[in-house]
Amino acid sequence: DPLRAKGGRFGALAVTNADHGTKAGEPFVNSGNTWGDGKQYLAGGSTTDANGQTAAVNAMWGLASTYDMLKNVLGWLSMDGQDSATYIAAHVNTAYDNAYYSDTCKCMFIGDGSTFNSLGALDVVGHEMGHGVTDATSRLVYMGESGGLNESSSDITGEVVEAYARAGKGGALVPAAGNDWMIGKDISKSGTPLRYMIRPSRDRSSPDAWSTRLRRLDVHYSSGPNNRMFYFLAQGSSADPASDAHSTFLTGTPRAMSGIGLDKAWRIWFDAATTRFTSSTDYKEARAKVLAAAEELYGKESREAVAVQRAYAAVNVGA
Ligand code: ASN
Ligand code: ZN
Repeated sequence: DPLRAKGGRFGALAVTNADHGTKAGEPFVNSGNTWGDGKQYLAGGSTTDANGQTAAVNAMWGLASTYDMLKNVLGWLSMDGQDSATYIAAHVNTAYDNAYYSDTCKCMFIGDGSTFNSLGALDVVGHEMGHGVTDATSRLVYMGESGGLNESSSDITGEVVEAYARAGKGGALVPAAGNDWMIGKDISKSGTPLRYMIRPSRDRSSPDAWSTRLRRLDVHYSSGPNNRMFYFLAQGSSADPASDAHSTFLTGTPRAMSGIGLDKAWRIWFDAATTRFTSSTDYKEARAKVLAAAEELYGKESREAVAVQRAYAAVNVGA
């Protein structure tokens, strides 16, 4: 099966056309030259969908950008690090407002959207591929605090891909070039994103800081504090109480912390999430393991390690 072959970038990546098939969860996969449920995109259009090929191109942009970022920044090949093939089936279902990763096919599905635009934005595809990385490594259980960390790891991946792809420099992570620290802004017809990493509570459901009630929340909300921690680690926090980047959980002075930049923050997070986390890691354990990763990469008492401690303290996760 060509889609199961290894072989780097376009050898490992494909987008198929589910053509509004509703057999969600089943692979829309080609075998040999016979396209089963998934149809090939042909010049001139193989689908009645007016925008059929645009969705496919957007999906491939996200797929290739995520693949390139993982390989060029981290030396990590595809989602599992083994360069295993994957694909996105586009045009799943009708007016379907979601995208998801399936650990059965180790592939992804995206809908055309209804209240959203077609779901193939960079951060959304990066998010779903992030689930593939988690599925191949820590396997964080998708409920409770570990589920929040699972979701957050995908959101973080989505933002890093956005920064990487928009930097246009083939390797540098330059947040100023365009990642917006919001998830799903570009698929939103209303302009309201799904999630806000700088101040998660702007969605009226996610908490900004850890508390004991976190474990009972939906994983797309309990991700909030870790998303915010990652923002603080990369970009720093503000001492201005009016700023979204201001945290009342910061203790001692200075009240504002400086970030270590997206590149280092991402290296630390990826190391911790893929080599140190287990399926049951919670916020407290995440703090210890992200700190251990920073200490190993940059040294004990390095400014990077200190920043990890401050960033977690700022979302109410202490030692
Ligand atoms: N888009 C969602 C996600 O990747 C789908 C879901 O909740 N299973 O988290
Ligand atoms: Zn997710």
